[in-house]
Amino acid sequence: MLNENDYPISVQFDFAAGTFDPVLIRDDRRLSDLRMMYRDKDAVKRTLSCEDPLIYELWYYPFETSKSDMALGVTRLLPGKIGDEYHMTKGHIHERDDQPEIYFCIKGAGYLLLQTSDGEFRAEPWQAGTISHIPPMWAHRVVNTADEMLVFVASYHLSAGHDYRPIVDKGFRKLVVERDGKPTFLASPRWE
Ligand code: PAN
Ligand code: ZN
Repeated sequence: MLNENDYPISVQFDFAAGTFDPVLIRDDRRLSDLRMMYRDKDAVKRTLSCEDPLIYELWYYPFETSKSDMALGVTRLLPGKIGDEYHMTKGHIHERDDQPEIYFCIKGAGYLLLQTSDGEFRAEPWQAGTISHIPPMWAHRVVNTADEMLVFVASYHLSAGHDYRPIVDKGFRKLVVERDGKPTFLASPRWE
């Protein structure tokens, strides 16, 4: 017997705008939400003393049925840097260790950083059209290294859970910074 949440739902994605409609939840992440993530604490302080810039928007549609659940998330990551470090998502690992995710880059360019709790690290180069599978047990973060907005679609089970603690505590092994106008990977001092 179907209940009212068990029927198909479609939303319409606008590729040029990087948005979809209808959207149920919208959330903003500002520098104050990510202050622990950036290496250059003086740059964070300096910026926050005059403004709290928007780093990314989350557009979100949870599909919850009586048997299971699945989320559609669109992340809109603005271009820019804090000090010399590019704008990025906070990054997290799924609480459930059997939960993967698909990311689909629609617009822009950058990197998907992936890391296990043992410190295995990968950086997947991203451009519009790249689709990445994030296996279970890999923390994930997206970095925008271009001068336009980076938009990606995510799909995952809502039951996966988001654990930000390992990233707040230690971050990723590599920082993505600008050197001579180009994205460059630096070993994070927090891993040495
Ligand atoms: C994504 C992320 C989204 C924002 O939907 O939650 O890109 O990144 P943070 O959660 O790291 O701030 C996802 O990976 N969900 O599982
Ligand atoms: Zn995730």
